[in-house]
Amino acid sequence: MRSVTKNLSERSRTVLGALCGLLAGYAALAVAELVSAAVRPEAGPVVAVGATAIDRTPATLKEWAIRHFGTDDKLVLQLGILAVLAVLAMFLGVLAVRFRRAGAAGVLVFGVVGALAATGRPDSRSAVDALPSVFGAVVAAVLLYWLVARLSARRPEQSADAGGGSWDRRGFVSAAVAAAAASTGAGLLGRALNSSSGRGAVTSRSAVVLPRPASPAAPVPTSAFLQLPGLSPLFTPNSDFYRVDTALVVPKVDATTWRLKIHGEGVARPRTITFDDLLQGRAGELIERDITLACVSNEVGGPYVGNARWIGVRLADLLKSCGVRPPSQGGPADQLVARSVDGMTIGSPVEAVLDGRDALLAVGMNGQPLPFAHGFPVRMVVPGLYGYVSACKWIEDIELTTFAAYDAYWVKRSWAQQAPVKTQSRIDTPKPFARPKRGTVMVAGVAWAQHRGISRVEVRVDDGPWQQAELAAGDTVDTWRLWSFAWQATSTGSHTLTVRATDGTGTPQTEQRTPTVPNGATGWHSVVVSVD
Ligand SMILES: Nc1nc2c(c(=O)[nH]1)N[C@H]1C(S)=C(S)[C@@H](COP(=O)(O)O)O[C@H]1N2
Ligand SMILES: [Mo]
Repeated sequence: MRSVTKNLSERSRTVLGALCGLLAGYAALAVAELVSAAVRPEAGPVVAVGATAIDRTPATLKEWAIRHFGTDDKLVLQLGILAVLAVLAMFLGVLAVRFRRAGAAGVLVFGVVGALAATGRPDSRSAVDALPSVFGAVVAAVLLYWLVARLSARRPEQSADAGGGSWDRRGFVSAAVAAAAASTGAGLLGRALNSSSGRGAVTSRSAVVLPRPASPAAPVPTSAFLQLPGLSPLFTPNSDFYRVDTALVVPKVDATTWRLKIHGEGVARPRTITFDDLLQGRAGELIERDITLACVSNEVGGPYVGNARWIGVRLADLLKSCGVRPPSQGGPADQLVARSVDGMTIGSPVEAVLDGRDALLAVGMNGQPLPFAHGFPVRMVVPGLYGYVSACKWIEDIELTTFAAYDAYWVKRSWAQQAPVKTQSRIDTPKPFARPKRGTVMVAGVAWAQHRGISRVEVRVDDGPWQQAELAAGDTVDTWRLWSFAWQATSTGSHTLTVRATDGTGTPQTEQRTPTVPNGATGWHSVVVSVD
């Protein structure tokens, strides 16, 4: 017996429409991934929209994201974008079931959004950055139109008798499976091509032999290396070093083709230098220095601070070779704006860079070429200034200008133009809510006030008197100092441990709590523990 007409119910059409939308969205991302391998990975729609979102996010929300998700903030952002895309794709699919053209046109609108995001980024150099989004959207629109058409197609043997017959379920399923398989293939191929696109950069990094610095770091007193369980080591290993930047895709720069341009106001002799110029000492003396880097977004007690041994060219030498003079000697520029390959801009005071401190263009970090995530091939490091006003990674341009004439990236987003590091101290051990045994409890941590040094650290138990902590020997005024305090914990129960430091000028760390925005958090770090 022949089956009766089996047309799709409203409900099934909606569900299948949503599925068509998801398949179209998946195809869009897969095709975009493949095309972005031919353009550049940063031009992919999710990365481009994510980067644009980062650029447009108000400082307070960004703070919140960094605080809650830490270095995972970028992953959370991209997952969020994917979730929103999935919902919108399902909506367009349901729409397409009713209005096929409108659904397909809606997909194209997303292509335009992705294309605008990709070409509107500061690191976008050409309109080809639009191609991943455009191709992805066109393929997805056609696919959605076609898949939805399958929903109203009749089984082949019934197509003759118009009006009757059941829908071509088998035809739809094969179309959907084919679309999913083709998308997966395109996406995987794109992934593979994208991950090999930085090969030149990887090769150039492996080939780097760090030169012997003309001016090596001063020997570190052995008593500076305090080792206690839970206490940060004096030097932070590269793999543990905090990372804060706006890059969703870590830039892979080939050192052999890298150039740094120095130009701008009062630059009598503009220069363009190569990586080899830096290594060979043709751009200034190679120095090796121990410098603690800190992020302005670090909360009191937070993790965004680390200490490394850097090798690089003394930036003052290079600037002087270009004829740059500090404002105090009549130079017209008071701001040095560093630009990176990913469009970041970071403005530092020219006076500080030229005042004799060890500001450098770093090529080495803890005996290695810079890791890609920390700025390979070259980054700036200026002791005493927060990273966002000094430590440009993947640097490619230095422009001399004025603070009056130009606001750098973070300054446009409500952070201060100038931001020297504030005196801070942190309890590394015991951890909050630890349950130490009664008796001697080792309290230990780090304290920093880059370029002023640390002269004293004190610890207080509950509301008791401030007691001197034992300071490990200092390395330099630009590095943090380790400290410890043997606490005689005699009474059980809850206790609050608080630390404060005094910098090299004798100024104590302020108790006043201020937020990270606009120029760095202040206040004392406390840890509550429960003695058993
Ligand atoms: N190109 C680029 N450089 C950058 C940033 C960035 O987002 N992009 N972030 C800055 C900030 S805010 C800090 S604190 C330091 C962090 O350096 P790290 O990631 O090597 O620790 O890099 C600085 N340099
Ligand atoms: Mo930062």
